[in-house]
Amino acid sequence: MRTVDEIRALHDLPFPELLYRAATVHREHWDAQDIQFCTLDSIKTGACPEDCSYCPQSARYATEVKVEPLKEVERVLEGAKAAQAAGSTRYCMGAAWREVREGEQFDAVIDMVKGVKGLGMEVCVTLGMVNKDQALRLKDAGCDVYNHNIDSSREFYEKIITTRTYDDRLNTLKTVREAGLEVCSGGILGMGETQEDRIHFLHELTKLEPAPESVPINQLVATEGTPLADAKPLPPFDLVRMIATARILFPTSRVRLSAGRTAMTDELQALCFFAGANSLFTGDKLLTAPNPGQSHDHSLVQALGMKVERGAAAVHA
Ligand code: SAM
Ligand code: DTB
Ligand code: SF4
Repeated sequence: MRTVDEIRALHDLPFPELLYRAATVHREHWDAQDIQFCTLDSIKTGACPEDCSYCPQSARYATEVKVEPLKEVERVLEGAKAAQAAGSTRYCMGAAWREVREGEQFDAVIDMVKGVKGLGMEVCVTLGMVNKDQALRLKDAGCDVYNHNIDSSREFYEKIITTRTYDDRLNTLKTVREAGLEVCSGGILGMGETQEDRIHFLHELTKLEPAPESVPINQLVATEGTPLADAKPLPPFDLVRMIATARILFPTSRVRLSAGRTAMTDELQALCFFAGANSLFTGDKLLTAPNPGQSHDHSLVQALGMKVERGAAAVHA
């Protein structure tokens, strides 16, 4: 495992050297022309009891998000079929919950997992905190991946969320890992964190063993009504530096260029792909926030002479 100093040294390398190293590592483990398309589905939207300062779905902030109860299983499956037809290989279902509770709603989520798995897609869910039995039920139903972000450094986390702790987050990650689920964990940039917070955030991720199979890097979608509505936009090269450093630290993991792409130029996204990002969320919407849309993403991939990944195309060394 690398030390904080080693991670900082990588992150602060001269830009051409950092990109060269990241692109080299990328090619050693992946077909660098491939981009995985994933689709998000907000299966339960808004009215979340948590106070994550960045989130449009927290009940504590007056945002424009329309609260919606748990979706019907059939509607979710329709969404998954459409996503698959549009080239997505992974379907990620997200609920604005603090934690999973047993009962009809969780039973319905289990049916969603079974149904999406039955289509032959990779299944990911992000439902807040889960206990061991719940994680095992998800795994048994065919769920492949659990998304649960650590978001930032331990120190900065406490400034943006008060309703749960960093250790709660780490415990859930341990629980899902022990249940045999793959782990998807990353964070958000542009919330007012320092460079040092970003280095520590990456360091915390390297402490997870085994490493998360996916590392989503989100750029904050600053949303009216949330405490972070006026956050200063992230400098584009800061994003590329973080993607490149993540690629070097997690050679065999997916590095996903996640939220915030509507605020990025195509050139910036291309630079992120060169720096090692090899996955994105496609579709018009993330969970509640806007996203470039599948036709834009297909055109971008085509313009760059790249390919939308069709199955498990990784060439892990
Ligand atoms: N409620 C569950 C949880 O918090 O784990 C699952 C859904 S939650 C919306 C999933 C992740 O989306 C969060 O952990 C956060 O990293 C990311 N996210 C939420 N709002 C965001 C925003 N405005 N910009 C960027 N990323 C955001
Ligand atoms: C992740 O890291 N980013 C996705 C997914 N995991 C669940 C969610 C982004 C949410 C952006 C804000 C919204 O759409 O509400
Ligand atoms: Fe709720 Fe998740 Fe949003 Fe936090 S990030 S307010 S837990 S939906």
